Amino acid sequence: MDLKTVSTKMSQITLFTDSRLPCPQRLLLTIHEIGLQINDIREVDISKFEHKQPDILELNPFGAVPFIRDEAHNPPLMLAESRAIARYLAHAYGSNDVSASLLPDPNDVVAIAKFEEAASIELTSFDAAANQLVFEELFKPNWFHGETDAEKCKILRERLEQVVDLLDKRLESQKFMAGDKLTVADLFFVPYMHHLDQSVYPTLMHSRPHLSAWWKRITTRESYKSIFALHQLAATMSCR
Ligand SMILES: N[C@@H](CCC(=O)N[C@@H](CS)C(=O)NCC(=O)O)C(=O)O
Repeated sequence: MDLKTVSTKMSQITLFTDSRLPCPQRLLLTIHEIGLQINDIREVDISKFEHKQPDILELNPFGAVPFIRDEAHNPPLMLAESRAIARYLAHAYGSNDVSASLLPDPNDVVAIAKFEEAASIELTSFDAAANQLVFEELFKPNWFHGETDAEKCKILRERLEQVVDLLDKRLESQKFMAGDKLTVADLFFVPYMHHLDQSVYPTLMHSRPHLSAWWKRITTRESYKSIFALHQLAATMSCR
């Protein structure tokens, strides 16, 4: 079934999310950029361990958010992993127009290769450092009343600095992470970059002009403004 022709942007998707958290926010950005309508949004409160309740574990044995159920398929498609869901939504519901699509041109092998490279850098280099650093310095003390491991953070900061230097270099000759148009690969970076910029490491981008210019391009988009203005307070609040 070509879902794009069913109805412009309506969907039969149920989204399970805790919209205060980075992985769900990665997906919320994608949904906003596509302009996709999701009427059934179930908030799963991680701070109350709702994601470990049997009814949720039955739907997603990994016990994490986000995940979706798309009733457009028979049987319905159950899908976890924010990046996989973002790619799926962009494929299934995103624009057919290559310039507006959040995916690379399917007929351009170089564009596909650059996209895969950017997506891989995000997951294996950026997220590998940023995720742990933001957890240690933001979520662990504020949400879980844990103690930040200063030694671990020092190492993570050094690793992260190396990664952002490479990103800055990459963005010297292109506007976005995978080339000259926005793709989901850019959106993959956004939630953790947001927390680094807003609280954990506000100077990270200061001496990296190309990365800063990219970040300005991202943060002036309606998707960023709507998702992160809404959840600004949630990131720093204490949940339990
Ligand atoms: N790789 C997964 C990670 C999912 C994940 O860890 N989500 C977090 C919220 S950002 C969560 O549900 N944490 C609760 C837990 O793991 O207990 C994705 O990208 O969706």
